[in-house]
Amino acid sequence: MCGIVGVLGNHEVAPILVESLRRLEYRGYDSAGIATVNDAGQLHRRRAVGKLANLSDLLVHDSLPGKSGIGHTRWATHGAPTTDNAHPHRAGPVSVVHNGIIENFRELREELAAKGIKFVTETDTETVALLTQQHLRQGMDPRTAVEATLKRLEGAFALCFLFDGETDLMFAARKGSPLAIGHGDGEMFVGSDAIALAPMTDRITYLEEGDYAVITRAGAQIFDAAGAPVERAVKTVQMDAARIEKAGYKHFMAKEIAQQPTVVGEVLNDYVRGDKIVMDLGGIDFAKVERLSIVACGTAYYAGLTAKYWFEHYARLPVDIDVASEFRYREAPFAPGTLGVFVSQSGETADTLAALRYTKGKADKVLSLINVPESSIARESDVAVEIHAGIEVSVASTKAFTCQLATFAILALKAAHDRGQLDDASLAAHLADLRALPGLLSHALAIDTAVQGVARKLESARDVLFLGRGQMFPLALEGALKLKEISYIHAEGYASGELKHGPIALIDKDTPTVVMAPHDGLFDKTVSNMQEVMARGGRVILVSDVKAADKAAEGVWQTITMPDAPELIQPILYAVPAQLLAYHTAIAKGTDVDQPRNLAKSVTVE
Ligand code: HGA
Repeated sequence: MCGIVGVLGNHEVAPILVESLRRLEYRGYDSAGIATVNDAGQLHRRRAVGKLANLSDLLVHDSLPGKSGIGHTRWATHGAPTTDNAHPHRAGPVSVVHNGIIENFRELREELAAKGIKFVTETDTETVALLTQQHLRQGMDPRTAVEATLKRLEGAFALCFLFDGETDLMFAARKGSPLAIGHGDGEMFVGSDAIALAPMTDRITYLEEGDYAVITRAGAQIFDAAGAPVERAVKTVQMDAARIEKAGYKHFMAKEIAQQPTVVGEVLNDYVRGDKIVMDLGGIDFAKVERLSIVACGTAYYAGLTAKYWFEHYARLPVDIDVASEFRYREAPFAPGTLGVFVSQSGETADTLAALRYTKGKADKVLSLINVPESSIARESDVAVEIHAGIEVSVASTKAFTCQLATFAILALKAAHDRGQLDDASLAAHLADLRALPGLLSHALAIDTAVQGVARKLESARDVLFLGRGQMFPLALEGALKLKEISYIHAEGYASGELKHGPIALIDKDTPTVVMAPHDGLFDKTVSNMQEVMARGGRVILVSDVKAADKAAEGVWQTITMPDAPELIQPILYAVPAQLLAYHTAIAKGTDVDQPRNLAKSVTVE
C-alpha cells in the first residue's frame, strides 16, 4: 500500500525522502514522488511512474533543493498509475500525500467543479489539496484550512501536508490508515510506519484514530478528532535498521523463508516453558468459550482455517471462519460465549480491522494474532497475541504464516487443556512435538535444490492445481495463493475430495497437480485422488514424507520428500515446500519476487 514520509530536516531532504521511500518499497507501489520547500520558501515536486529508481534518475537531472519535504509511493486505487496521478498532489500553495480512500470524493469533486475548479488528476486525493486551497483562499491560515478540510473528509486516510512559503511546517492526520511521527534533534519526521524512519530516529509517536498533528522542527502538537490538544506517548521502538536488509539473500522472500526455524523458535520460547503453556490471555478462559469466530484475509485466513482443524480436533471447540471483507458486511449474529479471533500480520488490514470493530460488543471478547504490537488491531483487541515473526518485507507472506500457525497451535493446545480434552501428559507430548519444529523446519529447508528442479518444470504451466485433505487442505490453498502471487501462474487449491465435483474437468497433461499429503490417517484417501488424476493423463507432483513417498511413488511425475513429522506440526512444516515451489518458479520465470505486480503489503484500503 501507499507509503508516506515527511521530513523537516537540517540537510538537503530529497535524498533522505527517497531513501525513506525505499524502506517502504516492501509495501508495493506503482509510482513515486516527492515535494520540497526550498530555503526561499518555494514548493516544487517531482514524480515518476514505476520503480523508485525512475524517481532517483529524474532527480539526478532535475534536482529538488530544500530541507523540508514529503514523499510518497503510490499503490493506485483511484486512477491509473500515471505521472499525473502520482502523489504528492498540488493545488496552488498546498501539497499533499495520502494513503487510503476519500470515500466522498465524488461529492467533493462535484462541489468544487460547481465553483469552476478544474481537476488535473483522476484521484480522490486531489480533492484534499483543492479543498485546502479553497480554505486558504477564504483567508484561513494553514492550520485552520487543514482542520476545515479534515472535517469534510469521509473514508480512511493518512495524510501529510506541506505548504508553499512555509519552510518549518507540516501537518499529519490519521483516520483509518496508520501514521507515525518521528522525533529527531531539531528535526521532525512523519512515516507510514517506523521502518521508514529507522535510520533517522527510533523515537516514535503513533497517531491515534482521528488525530492530527501540527509539526515544526521544535516538535509536534497533537489534537484529537474533536480538535482538543492531546498527549501521545513517545516510544523508543526496537528498530534495528539492519533487520530490513537482505543479509546476503537474493530476495527478502528467500531470507524470510530461511528465517523460519529461528522465528518459530521465538514463538515457542515466548509461549512454552517446559511442559506448560505460558500465554497471558487477559482473563479469557477457554473452558467458558463455546465458539470461536476467526476472521482474516489472504494467507492469514489460511492460518485461521488450519487452526479450525486444530481447535475442533484437539479442543472440541467449534469454529466459524470468514474472510474479513465478507464478514464485515454480513451482519453475522453471535451465539453467547463466542470469542472473536482476528489475524493480521501488519495489524492494519483494513477489512480485518473493520470486522473487529463490528465484533466488539457483540462477541464476549476479541483476541488478535498480530506481528506488530503497536498496530490498530492490537490496540483495539481485548488481548493481542504477538506472533514474533519480526519485520516481514516480502509482499508474499512466509514467516508470518508459519508464526501464525505456531501461535495458533499453542493456543489450540491451551484450549484443549483448559477444556479438559488433553491431560497434562498428552499436552506435554504435543509440546515436545512443537519443540521439534525449528529443527524439522531447518531440515525441510534442505529440499531447496530438489524444489528448484521441480520449479523449472512448473515454469511453463498455465494452470496448476493444489490438493490437500484435512489439515493439509488450507496448505493446498496457501500453496496455490503463493504460486499465483509471485509467479503469476493461475493456480487453485482444492480439498482432495472435491476433485470429482468439478476441478477434475481441468486435468490434462499440461495442468500439473501438486498433492500435499504427509503420511497421516487420510493418506490412502488422498492417494486414491492422485490415482484419479494420473488415470486422466494428469501429472502429479507429490509432496510427502519418507514413509509415504515410497508407498505412493508409482506413476508420480515428481516427488518432493519431506522429513517425517508428528501430525500436529505437519501443516507448519509443509508451508516450506509451498513457499519454495512458488519462489523458485517465480525465479525461473524472472518475475519480481519481493514486489509482485499489483500487490501490496499491509492492505490498508478496502
Ligand atoms: N486513493 C489514493 C491512495 C491510494 C492508496 O492509499 N493506496 O494504498 C490513490 O489512488 O492515489
